[in-house]
Amino acid sequence: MHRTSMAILLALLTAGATAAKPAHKQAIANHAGSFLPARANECRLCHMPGETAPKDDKPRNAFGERLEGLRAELKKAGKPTAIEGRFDTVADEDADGDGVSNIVEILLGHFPGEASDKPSADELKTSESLLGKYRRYLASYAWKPFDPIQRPAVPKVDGDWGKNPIDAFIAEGHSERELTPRPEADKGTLLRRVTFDLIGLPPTMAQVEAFENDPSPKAFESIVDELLKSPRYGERWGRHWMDVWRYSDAAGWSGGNDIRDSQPHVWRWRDWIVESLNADVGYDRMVREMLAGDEIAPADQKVLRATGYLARNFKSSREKWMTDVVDHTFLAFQGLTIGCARCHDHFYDPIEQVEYYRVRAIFEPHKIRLDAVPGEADTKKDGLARAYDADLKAATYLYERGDERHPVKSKPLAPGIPAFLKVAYPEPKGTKETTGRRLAFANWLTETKNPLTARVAVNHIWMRHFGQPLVPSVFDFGKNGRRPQHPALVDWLTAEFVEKKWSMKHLHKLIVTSRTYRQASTPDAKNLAIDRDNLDFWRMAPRRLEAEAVRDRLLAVAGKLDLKAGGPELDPATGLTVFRRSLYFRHAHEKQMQFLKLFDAPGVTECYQRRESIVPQQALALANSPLSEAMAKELAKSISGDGEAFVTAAFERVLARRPTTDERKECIAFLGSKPTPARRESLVLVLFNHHEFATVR
Ligand SMILES: [Ca+2]
Repeated sequence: MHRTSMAILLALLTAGATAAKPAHKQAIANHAGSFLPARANECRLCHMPGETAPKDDKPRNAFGERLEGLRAELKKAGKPTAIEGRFDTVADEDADGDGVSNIVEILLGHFPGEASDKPSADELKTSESLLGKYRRYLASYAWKPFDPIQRPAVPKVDGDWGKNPIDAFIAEGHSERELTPRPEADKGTLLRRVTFDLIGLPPTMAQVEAFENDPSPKAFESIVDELLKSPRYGERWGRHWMDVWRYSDAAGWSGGNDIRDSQPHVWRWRDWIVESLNADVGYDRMVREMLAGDEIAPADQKVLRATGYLARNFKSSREKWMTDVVDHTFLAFQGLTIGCARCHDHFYDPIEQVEYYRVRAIFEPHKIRLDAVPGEADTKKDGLARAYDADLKAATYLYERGDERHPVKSKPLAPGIPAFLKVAYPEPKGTKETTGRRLAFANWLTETKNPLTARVAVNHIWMRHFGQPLVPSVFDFGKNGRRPQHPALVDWLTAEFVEKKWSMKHLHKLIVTSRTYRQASTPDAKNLAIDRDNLDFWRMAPRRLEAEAVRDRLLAVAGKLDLKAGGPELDPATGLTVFRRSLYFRHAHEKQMQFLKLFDAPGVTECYQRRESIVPQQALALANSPLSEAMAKELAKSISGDGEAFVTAAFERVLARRPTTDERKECIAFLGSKPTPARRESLVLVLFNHHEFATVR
């Protein structure tokens, strides 16, 4: 590399490190939301144009100088100096003296510190209405995820669209943005939707018909109640939470050596998740048992199973293990990315490096062990993977630049949590066996004043009902995350959730009985033009079924699904011949079922939000895999009759609906007058590949 290009590269790299005030840029972007045009969201908003390496935040333009001057004044007066407040204070001033106010220039995508860059007369015509909308936006419900939850009032809306408070919040958005909600989905669609949603399996045609013929206004509600009572509910939602809590079976298990990413027999934690959900154990209690089950009930193996959450993080490197515990506990339960504070103070959120290590001190004493279970003394054959405090005196030190070779040994750190989270870490109550640190932390997390725990949980639940979250960044509610479109709805649901003892079933029912949830998924050109991404939930978004639900559906429609619940994880190699629900198969690094991987099964290391892909191999799997072929054979064999009778029955079994006239005609023609078994199987295979088979509408 030439010396000059080297110098340029160095200059660029240093520029990135010192010039950027990413925190300010991000704060302004969050504050002004979608009103801040991309062109104005630049360093040039406050700095001179063309500067690649401003030092000490200089040189500033007139607008930047004004903001900086105000900061100094406020600081002297002992008043808050946050950038958002200063931005608002100078909004109506005219820093560059070009006759247009700062805020109008910004909203129109111009630079308020450069007199030469001024909105045109045409642009200025729109300024009044734009400014009005911006002011209304500023006055609207503020998203303050770090403040304790206050239940907002339910908006009063005209008309009778809403069935419950969720709808009132959503209807308000519709009327503000002139969106027309879609009508209610037809009964068959609605029943298929809610059944997959709550238990991960299809309804039968008989259930669809019973619902279609039930005129009672309470019919839907009773179906929801039945579904929530089904033991299949815990399996369906258990798998969802296994994504967030990073369930993994042990990988590298070879005769007891080389274990990573988990522990043997960790399936007992999976069973605990399923059973707790079915019993509607409060989310708060589940969190406490996962983090500190051994401190809550040291002799109760049923509770100890929950600490599989911690056992799951095990790695032969203690450092990597501790890092995973700290980072992912905050991602999962607080929606905060504190990992970067391991090496330096957090760029966006006010988390100091030392605070990261105080969090680590909460977990420092713990280790994982295998306990014998009744009836089996050999823990290699069976056992209970659990957490316990192994070293009550284990010390935690800050690592310089995150480097474990450089601990600051002169200052052992006490456990604690970042100060900006406001609620104080309670004094741990230790015993002879435990430090009580994890229980104190779990109590802190589930303290009703903790602003984040319940908000994050509600967001995860909503996302899995609608296919999109309310807060777009599910694991980052911090400054670098994205603001929700409906902050008041998030807070209302959160307040409701906590008040109803963190009951997830209560929340599910509230959501699925709302009018918002019951809308058709059909598109609408006018709505699409206003809100392409459906941020205002003017329809139900159609979605691909998750991997586990696709496989389970295949087995269910063929009448082969084995509903035995729980027990040790199954060998993924038997996924084509053992017909248990998909969540019971080994889920570990390099040991996942191929069929599930094709449909975007969750990653083992982390999966807070699944991503849908559409690849040709999925169609091939449904058309050619031995599983599809075997199920098609079973299903075709079990239907009697030829021609029309066969076609109708095949549609009803596979898709839980009747064929349309055209579909019926074409399929009868395909079968021929004397259909061979091979023809019948082919028709069923075609239906497995119908887009509705892998889609919920
Ligand atoms: Ca100006």
